[in-house]
Amino acid sequence: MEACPLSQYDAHLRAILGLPIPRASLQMLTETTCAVMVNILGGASPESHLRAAQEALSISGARVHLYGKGYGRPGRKMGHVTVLADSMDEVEARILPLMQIIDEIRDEYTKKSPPSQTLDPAKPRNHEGTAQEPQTPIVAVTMGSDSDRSVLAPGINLLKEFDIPYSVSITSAHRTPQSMIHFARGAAKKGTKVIIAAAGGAAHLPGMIAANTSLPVIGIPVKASHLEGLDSLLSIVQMPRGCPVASVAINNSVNAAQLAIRILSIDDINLRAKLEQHLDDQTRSVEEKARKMETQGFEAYCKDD
Ligand code: RP5
Repeated sequence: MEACPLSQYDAHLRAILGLPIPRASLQMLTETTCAVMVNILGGASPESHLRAAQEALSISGARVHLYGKGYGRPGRKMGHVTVLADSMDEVEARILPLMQIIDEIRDEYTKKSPPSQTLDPAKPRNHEGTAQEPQTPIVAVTMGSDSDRSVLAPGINLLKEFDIPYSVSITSAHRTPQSMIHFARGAAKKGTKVIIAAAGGAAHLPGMIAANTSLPVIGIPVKASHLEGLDSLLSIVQMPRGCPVASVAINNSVNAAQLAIRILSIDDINLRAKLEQHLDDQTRSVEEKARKMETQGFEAYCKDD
C-alpha cells in the first residue's frame, strides 16, 4: 500500500463510496519501485506474531501494519508488512530475515509432535481419549481433614476448567505435623507456584504452611461444626506479621482457585487471556439474568425455583 501514491485503504474507501480514483495514483511511486507484501499471522502463543512485527521494524524500507485485533491465534491474520526497494533482488534481500522469523512462528504450531495414540492405562486421558503426559502440579491444594473435601470441590473444578495442573492432599497441622512440614518445605522444589490450604476450627494449617515455605499461600476458612466458620476465618486472616496468608471468604474455594489463577496469569499470557474470557462470561451471565428478570418480572422469573 506504500508502493503507489494512493494507499490501499484510501482506494478501498473511494471504491465503496463511489469517489474518484485517479489512474496515476494507482501507479508505482517511481519507475523502479518494487514492493512485496508479507502477512503477519498468529502463532503458537497469543503474542508470537509480535516477533515478526519487531523484526520488520529493523528492515529499511519496511512499513508495519498491525490491525489491533488483540491476541493472536495460529494462522490468524494479525497484520502485514510492505517492503519497498528499487529492485526485486533488493526487496528479497531485505525481507529474508523477516521470512525466517515468519517460518519459525509457523513451525512452532505446525511442527508440534502429535499426541501419543498408544493406549497406556497408567496415563490420564483427555476428553478425546488420547494419553497425556502427567504435568507437574503448579497449584497444591491441601486440607486439614477429609471432612473439608466438599468445600474444596468447586474450586478444584475451576482449576480443572482452566487446565491447571494441581495436586490434592490432606495435611493436618496438629494430627500430621511432620508430613505437613514435609509438604510445605518440598512444595517449591517440586514446581508448585501457589498453595491453597483449607481448614476449619482453630485453622492453623494455612499459617503453618506459610511458615514453612516462601510460596504464596491462600487460606480457605472452612465452616466446621461451631461458630459458623468465624473461628476459622479469624485464625487464617489474623496471621501475625511476617507470615502472610491470603484469606478468601468462608467456604469459598472458587475464589481461592480464581486467586491462584490470577497469580499464575501474571507471567502466563495464555492463562491471562483465558481468565479474561472467563471474567467476561461471568459479566455476560449476570447481565442476561438481569435482563430476563426485568423482562419477565420477579414472580415469573422465580417460578422454576
Ligand atoms: C480441621 O478441623 C479440619 O480442617 C476440619 O475443618 C476440622 C474438623 O476436622 P474433622 O474432625 O472433621 O477431621 O483440622
